[in-house]
Amino acid sequence: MGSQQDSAKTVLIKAGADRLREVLDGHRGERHVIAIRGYPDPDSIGSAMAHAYICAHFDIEPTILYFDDISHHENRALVKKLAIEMVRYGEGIDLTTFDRISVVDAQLLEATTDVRAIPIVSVVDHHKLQGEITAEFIDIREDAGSASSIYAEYLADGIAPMERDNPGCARLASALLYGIRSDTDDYLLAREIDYRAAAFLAGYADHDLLTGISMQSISPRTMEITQRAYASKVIADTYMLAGVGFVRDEDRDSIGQAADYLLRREGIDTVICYGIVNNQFVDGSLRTTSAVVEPDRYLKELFGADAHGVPYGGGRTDKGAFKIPLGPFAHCGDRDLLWSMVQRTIEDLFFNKIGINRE
Ligand SMILES: [Mn+2]
Repeated sequence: MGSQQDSAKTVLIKAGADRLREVLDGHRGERHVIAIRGYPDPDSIGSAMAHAYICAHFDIEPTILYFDDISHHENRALVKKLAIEMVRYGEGIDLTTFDRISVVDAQLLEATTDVRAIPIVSVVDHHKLQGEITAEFIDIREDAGSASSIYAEYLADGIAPMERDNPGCARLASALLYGIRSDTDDYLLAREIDYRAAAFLAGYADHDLLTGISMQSISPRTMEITQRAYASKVIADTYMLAGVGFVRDEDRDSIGQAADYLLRREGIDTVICYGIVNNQFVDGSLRTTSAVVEPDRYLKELFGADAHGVPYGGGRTDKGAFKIPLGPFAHCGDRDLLWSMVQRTIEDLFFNKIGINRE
């Protein structure tokens, strides 16, 4: 983490709109990056949009930055239909021209040094506390189903004006509603703050637009990847492990969708689905309905952390994800051998963890 002198080390959980107002007021005239960590999902996209909207009201020029391709085609539809302006990291963006960075729906930044060099102004998240964070404003609420709900609360508190029948506000409210719905599994996991947020946003959102985005069907690629997952499944007790082999970057979200689908199999309460994405990473998703499996702890125990102490995986109540770089092994000339090694290693770690001898 950066060690900027001018921002005090604070742990302000439930800091709220008043404090954010105060902090952003002190940064008028600046340019800020709003960082979406990992693969953009509806919650991080909605939160980033809200943060950008709030910035504009404090005379701060915002740029939403994301790092991994938007792979879920429903998410691509969201970005397109809501006309969200986002910049992908590495696409000619000069990060030295920015004064501050804000992190939404996450707490840690990507390991890239030019991103870590920018002082963090705010962190707004609903995942478990990941350790020490240095930022002027920190609002982490584990009792919120989505980060979008926290941003909706700031808006409801009047941090930036919302107007009915204003197309910009309608797009923002729609994005936040979509983020809440997506992260709470259609309100199944919603908490009080999520319902309050939804009630506030409903008055501004474009409901036809929301329906249009939700109607997106499952892509043929996702179906094919799900089929591969099912064919390779290994079942132990109530766990299912499914490797899908090599997956293109843009199809990464299919791994999570396959895991969602496989979790519906009778007798299974935890699914780990994984593949080699973009020939560079072992990338996977965990889904669980188990009362004992805590995805965040489970994945951290299973895969550990890198040399910087950043865990390879993490998650929340019912889902988690991991991403392990192959490093030089990515250049292995024998793809079948590489996949066998990955599959064998993950299966070994898994069987070792649940204490079952695979033979
Ligand atoms: Mn989220």
